[in-house]
Amino acid sequence: MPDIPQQPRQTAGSTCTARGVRVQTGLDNDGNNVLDDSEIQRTSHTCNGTADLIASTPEPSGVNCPAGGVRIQSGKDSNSNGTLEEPEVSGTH
Ligand SMILES: [Ca+2]
Ligand SMILES: [Ca+2]
Repeated sequence: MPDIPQQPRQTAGSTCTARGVRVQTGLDNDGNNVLDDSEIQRTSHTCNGTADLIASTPEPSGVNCPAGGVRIQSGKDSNSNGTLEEPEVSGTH
């Protein structure tokens, strides 16, 4: 496992000029279904105005993730119903 430096906590206005969403991804090494700070491998920020919504769904063990994981999709909520639907997904992480 590479040694990943601790990511600083984000507050509104630091990375995002408007409010945004921080997405942290990593492997659940101890299997407690919680992404502990020590397990975070990547942090990405999505700011309002770039992509409006983030949807995360569990990814079963399989082709994409041999050990299972989480699929994160982002995109603009083009019909403004507060839900990210398939046609609105612009990125899958
Ligand atoms: Ca964990
Ligand atoms: Ca929508």
